Amino acid sequence: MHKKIENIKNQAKKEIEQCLDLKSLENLKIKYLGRKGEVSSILRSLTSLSVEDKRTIGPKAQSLKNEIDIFIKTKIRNLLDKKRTPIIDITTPGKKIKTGHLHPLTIIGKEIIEIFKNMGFSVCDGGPEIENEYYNFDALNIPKNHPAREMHDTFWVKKSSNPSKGINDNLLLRTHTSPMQIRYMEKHNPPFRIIVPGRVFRYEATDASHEINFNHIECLMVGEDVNFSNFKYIVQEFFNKLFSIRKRSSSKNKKINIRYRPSYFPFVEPGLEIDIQCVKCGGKGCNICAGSGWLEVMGAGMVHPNVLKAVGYNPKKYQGFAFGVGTERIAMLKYNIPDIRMFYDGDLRFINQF
Ligand code: FA5
Repeated sequence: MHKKIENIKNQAKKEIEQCLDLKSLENLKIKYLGRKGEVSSILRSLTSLSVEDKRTIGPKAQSLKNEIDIFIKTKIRNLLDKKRTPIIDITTPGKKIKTGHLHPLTIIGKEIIEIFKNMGFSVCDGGPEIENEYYNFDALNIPKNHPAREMHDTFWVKKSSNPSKGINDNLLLRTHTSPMQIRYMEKHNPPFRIIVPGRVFRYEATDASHEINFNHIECLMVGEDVNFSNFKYIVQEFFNKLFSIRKRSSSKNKKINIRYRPSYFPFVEPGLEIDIQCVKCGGKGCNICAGSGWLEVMGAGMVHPNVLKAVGYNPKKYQGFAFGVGTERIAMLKYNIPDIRMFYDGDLRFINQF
């Protein structure tokens, strides 16, 4: 009988532990502790035992009943705990969701596009960043060995060592977005007015106002009666509008002073460069304008007749203006950013301010 009690206890313990739900646990309770269950039948059989045996086996049988009862109650608690859903305190303040935001160059790029769209310009997207020599130089009236090529510190793409394999054109990372003037004019007829935003590259030493990878926005307007006054008006209007968008601007509604300087670009005649009076120091000289009071922001001019001829336009009939503006430089002026390299550092302390 001792052995039998021990076996029932081990068997019950094992089955209860393996039990996965309340329903099967209830069945086990009936199996062991029910009126016709195994423990009850042992208790009943005590009556037929001798007094001596009753004294030793009786307490064991009773404690078997108690132990199985405890196993079952403990298991019920475990099963209920697993089912219980965690308590949610709806008064706890929520976690702040971190949202992404636009990079300052994206913000200013969008603003520039909006301004030009409102003045009737179409936005011409893309153009290859890996360009060939023809579009970057030749078609822009910059022949081989022309000194103007020196002004463009060019990243050339290495030629394949095996001429039968790979690309063997003279490829380069475009040094400006002006090649898009040619690509556009080859496929479209005047009159038109477009802007082309794009990334450009120059192999030059970096400093507070020079990067090797930066952005240009090219502007081209061609028609029968497009003249220099139109150009002056568009440029002045563009800067006035851009710097009067108050959001995050350090310039607020200050008047923007522009300076035109004669310059030379072989694809325009006359050519000029445009500086903006430093909006931070008001022309006194500071870190942004390198003490000069002015920052050069764009090259421009009237499209050279040779360029018009190269794309099949009649230069006696059509004329136009073009300019290329450095996006980073105007963002520096607008947001009071002392060093162009900050745009590309990926420093969140800087980027999170926008
Ligand atoms: C040009 O690249 C001409 N394609 C612009 C042009 C277009 C002239 C159409 C005539 C007609 P430039 O090299 O000056 O010009 O560059 C234009 C502007 O890009 C500069 O005024 C300046 O704002 C910016 N820029 C030039 N080099 C850098 C540089 N390394 N880092 C950042 N911005 C630069």
